[in-house]
Amino acid sequence: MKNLFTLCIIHQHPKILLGMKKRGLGAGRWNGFGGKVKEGEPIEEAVLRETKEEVGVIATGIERRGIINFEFNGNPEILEVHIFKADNFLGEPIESDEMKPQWFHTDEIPFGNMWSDDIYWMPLFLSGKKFKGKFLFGKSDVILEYRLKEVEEI
Ligand code: 8WZ
Repeated sequence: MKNLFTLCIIHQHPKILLGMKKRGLGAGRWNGFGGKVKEGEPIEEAVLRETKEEVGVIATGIERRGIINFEFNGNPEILEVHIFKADNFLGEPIESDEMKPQWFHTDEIPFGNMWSDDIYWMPLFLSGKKFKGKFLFGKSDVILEYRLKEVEEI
C-alpha cells in the first residue's frame, strides 16, 4: 500500500514559508504545504493545488527536490512524500482552515515543533541538494530507523 503526498516549501533565501497545520495529519506542527495526491492526478498539479488551498498562493519556480518514504511501525501503509522547492509565488499568503502561514529565517527553523524527520533533510534542502530517504516512525513519531542520501537526480 503506497500513498503519494506532496510537500512544498517556499524558499526565498534567507527565509522559508511554513504553515502551522490546524487539523488532520501533522496538526499542531509547522510544515510546508501539501497533502495527498488524488488518483490519476499529476504530482506537479497536486503540489500547486494543495499550496493554493492551504495558503492561498500559486507557487512558482517549482523544483523537485526530494522523495521520502515514511512508515509507521506496525502499519503496512507507506507514505511517499514528494518534496518541492518553490522560489516564488503569486498572491499573498493567507491563513486558511488548514494552515496559518509564517516566514522563518533559515537560522530559526522551529524544528522542535515540526515532524522529527525535518531536521535530517532540511540542511540538504536549504543547500540546494536533491535527496531520497526513508524513515520508520514508532510511537509518538519517534524515529526508529532512517536512511537518507543526496542524489544527482530524483
Ligand atoms: C511529513 C512528514 C509521515 C510524514 C508525513 C508528512 C506529510 C504529509 C503531507 C505532507 O507531508 O512532512 C514532513 N516534513 N515530515 C512525515
